[in-house]
Amino acid sequence: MISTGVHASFDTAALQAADAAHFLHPFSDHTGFLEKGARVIVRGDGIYIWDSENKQILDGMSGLWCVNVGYGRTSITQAVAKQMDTLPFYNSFFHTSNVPAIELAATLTALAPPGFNKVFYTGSGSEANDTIVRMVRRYWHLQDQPARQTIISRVNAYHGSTIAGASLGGMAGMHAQMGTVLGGIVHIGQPDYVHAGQGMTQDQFGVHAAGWLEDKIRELGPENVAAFIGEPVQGAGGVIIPPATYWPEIQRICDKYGILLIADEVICGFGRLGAWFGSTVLGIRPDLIAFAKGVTSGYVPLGGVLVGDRVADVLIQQGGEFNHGFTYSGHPVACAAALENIRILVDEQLIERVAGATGPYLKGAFAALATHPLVGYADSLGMVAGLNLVRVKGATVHDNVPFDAKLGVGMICRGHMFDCGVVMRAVGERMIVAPPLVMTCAQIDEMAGRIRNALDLTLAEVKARGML
Ligand code: PXG
Repeated sequence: MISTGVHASFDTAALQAADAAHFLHPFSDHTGFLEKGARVIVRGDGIYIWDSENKQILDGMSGLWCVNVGYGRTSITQAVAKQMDTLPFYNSFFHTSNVPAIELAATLTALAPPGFNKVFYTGSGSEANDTIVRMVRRYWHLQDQPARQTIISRVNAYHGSTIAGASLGGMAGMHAQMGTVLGGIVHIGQPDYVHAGQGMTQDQFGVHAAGWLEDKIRELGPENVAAFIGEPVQGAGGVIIPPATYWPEIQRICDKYGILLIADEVICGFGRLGAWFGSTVLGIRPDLIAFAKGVTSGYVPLGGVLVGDRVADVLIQQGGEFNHGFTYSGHPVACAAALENIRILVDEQLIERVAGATGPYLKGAFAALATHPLVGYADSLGMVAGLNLVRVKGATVHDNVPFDAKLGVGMICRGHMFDCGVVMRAVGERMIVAPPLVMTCAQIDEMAGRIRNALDLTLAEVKARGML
């Protein structure tokens, strides 16, 4: 890993002015940029990023759940440069292929759970989920069960921003802005113990929440249900870690009614939960897996679908040509980056380290943060963790008194996190991290120290502003 320590100087004000004038950002309220310019990130090394004012910030969010092997990996740069020199692009349509895409397909299917022998490449997680919708519909047509059209998803799920991705997702704010949500997609509740598990143990709640799937299947008629889709751990929805009983019960229900199970591993894949795929950790045997982000650690965009034998055999043997694909499906440069990223994950045993050392250590660090007067609940799995800011702590999580959402305490806290030198994401009043998998135990202590400082500053501010 390189650490040059060299910092070019930047004209932050000019960059911010040009940014505000011309760059339409995703998921951003642009009136905000006029009041306060964007923070311009200029470089990264290991678990740290630097802004244009040369402020060092510990990146608790791995870019955006992406940079699993950390910043500054020159071997990925070299692999990409070499591939660009050799063959910067060729398509994989019409019976052509390329070497990195072939090698990566073999690598991914070897790492995947049993029964996965095919990969379909896309450029992003959203395209992966769009591809899955088309594959699922095609599968049931080929099975002579065209009525099986409906895909069941969950409230607060995030499956992307394309029309199909946003429709699969259960984000009310996205649905409200998109006109007609794609037909044939319905949503059930999420396994959020804190907000829906009153009067139950975690295990009881897991079975209860999975039961909402069976209720929905019966309501729709099993003959009309194509698939269920879920993130093993919901990420953008606030790191909702389901009880251990949840996914095995979901699996049982999918098996019982013969419906396809789709795991959206865009965040949970490539080591995040301490295994190559989160499905393995949570007891899911999916038929289709969406992946992106960690496959290249975000160095180059790449996504895809791992297609299990049940679906692949039908598509290939009965389907003929599948009229679907993207110009950048199997992009040689992206695949070369992924191969080197995976080599790093293997050679440095990063996933074993998450499972055996840093994941448990992060859990301990968050358990300690739960003693803070503002924190009503904290949990973690592998290298994702979250804590809930509450106005008053109760005897159990269900007795906590939340802040009025309108006060925006999560965003106040996020601001203090930045000032204290750590990126932590706010989902309402839930503060979350998903740090690079290269983070050491000492660096987890450093991150937790910065988080505690920011919590203290948040507490002081909410007290001073009469919000308690
Ligand atoms: N599935 C999941 C589970 C995701 O987290 C996507 C699909 C879509 O991937 P692309 O590559 O099309 O963005 C994602 C993306 C957030 C945030 O606020 C999370 C994502 C994207 C943007 C913001 O945490 N995840």
